[in-house]
Amino acid sequence: MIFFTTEREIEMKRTTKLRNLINSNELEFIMEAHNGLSAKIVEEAGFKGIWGSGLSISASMGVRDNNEASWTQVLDTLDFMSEATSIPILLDGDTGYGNFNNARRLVKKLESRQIAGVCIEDKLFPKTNSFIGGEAQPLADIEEFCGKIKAMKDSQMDDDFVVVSRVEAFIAGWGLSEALRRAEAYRLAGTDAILMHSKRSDITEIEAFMKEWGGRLPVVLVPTKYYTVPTPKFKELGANLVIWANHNLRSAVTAMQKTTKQIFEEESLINIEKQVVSVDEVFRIQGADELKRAEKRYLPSTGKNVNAVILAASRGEMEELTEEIPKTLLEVGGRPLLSIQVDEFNKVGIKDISVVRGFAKDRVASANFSVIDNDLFSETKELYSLNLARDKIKENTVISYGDIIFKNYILNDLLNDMSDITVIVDADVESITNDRDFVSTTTPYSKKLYSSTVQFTKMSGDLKDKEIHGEFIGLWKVTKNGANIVKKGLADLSEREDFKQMTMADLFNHISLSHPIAVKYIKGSWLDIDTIKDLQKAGDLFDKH
Ligand code: SPV
Ligand code: MG
Repeated sequence: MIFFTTEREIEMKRTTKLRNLINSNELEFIMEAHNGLSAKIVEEAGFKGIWGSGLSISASMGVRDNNEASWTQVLDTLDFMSEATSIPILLDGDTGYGNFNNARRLVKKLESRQIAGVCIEDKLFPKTNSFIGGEAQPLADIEEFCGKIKAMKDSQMDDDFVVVSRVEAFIAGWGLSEALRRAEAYRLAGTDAILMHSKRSDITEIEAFMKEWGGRLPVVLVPTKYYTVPTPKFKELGANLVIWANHNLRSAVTAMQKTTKQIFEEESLINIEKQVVSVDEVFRIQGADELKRAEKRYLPSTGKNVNAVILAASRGEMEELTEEIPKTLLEVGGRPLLSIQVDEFNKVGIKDISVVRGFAKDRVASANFSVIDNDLFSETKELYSLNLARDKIKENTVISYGDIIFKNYILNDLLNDMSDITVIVDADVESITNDRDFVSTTTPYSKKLYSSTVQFTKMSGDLKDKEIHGEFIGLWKVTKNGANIVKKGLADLSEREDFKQMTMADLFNHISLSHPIAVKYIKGSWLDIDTIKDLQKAGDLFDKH
């Protein structure tokens, strides 16, 4: 189902569709709805139009059909109905909620909500439902009502907006000649169709009118009380449109009364489940699928389907500072690097975090991440640690070194990149801190490349100056496809004798032989911690977070 205009096909206006319905050579049908849900149900069933019934809308609000719901409350309901559907809605506008002035303002408000037409009845505000003491109900003065019709027709912006005039002469007991007199006056006033109402259980009044009327304007019928009359009869009489006026509301009442009574009596749902629709069906009608698709398109790939692997097994060589704790637990601004990083991940919705620990592993534990042990930490490098975590490399996995801190936007940029494998490279060559993670790419950094991607060619500590386009910051990401490529790369390299001494550079260089790796350039806003000086700088960076 289609819900929003952005997704809607360019198609015929709803006003035009309603106009075509009332002018159709076939007998057409519209069905009552009283809220967004019932409106969708009407459209799904195949109806070409919706009757916005005053009785049903007021009843669904728990009030009487006596204009107890204000007209703006009715408009609010119509808003939902209109948004939920693409077929035309003909509003039961009662008397127009006042005089000509109220009625013409109503037209403007309806048009702005894409309501295709309105039916007004020749009674006095506040009206009473036609089936309650009809004879006692005063009718509007004909001239006054004609003025109202004219004001409405004059104020519509869209030529196809439909004004139906409802004649209550039979309801009020005035008989055929009054019905005809009124219908003709309303025709001359410019109405688009006549709704001739009757509360008789037979069709005699309608039949008499139709014979005299002779098709001067389209006629709309509401066979609520003469429901036993076979439908072909309406066509035979020359009617154009039939309104099934309140049957969604009434069937809902039947269902709700039955279910509620049964749950009350049985204090259990065991017999209920099979007689009501599933919640999945409710989600379907609400269009839950469309939201899922839109989320894929418009939300960053943060949250549920992203996980992180932090490589934090090494001790680091910072003398007494890392005598008892690994580098990842050094504190910046009073907090260990590892918790700062975990927090950054949490902030963008990444909750599934695995930490590969090694040195002083018992100190590296928290309810906020799971752990993987690299007990050979003292004789292995980061690729060995990563290989231990290979089962955690899945769909959208961020991989980071445990001794770095970075500003949050870097992570956001990385998450929004959909390349199979994306590595973050600091293009600020002057301030390179690490001597083995130099990166060469197909395109050196220029301002316009900030935060866009280029292609990785090589990572090494031995690049010539002019080949160095930046430094890998120790943060990268794979998609599902990238995860498979990385796992294959790890499998290849783990066959080699020197695997224990291999670094991330070995992995990237190996992968890039057969598959492109995207490089996302940044400038600064991150640090890795190799010296005490780095720790102080990190304090500054972190303060400015
Ligand atoms: C309505 O549906 O509110 C109508 C039609 O006005 S009837 O109730 O049949 O008068
Ligand atoms: Mg009504």
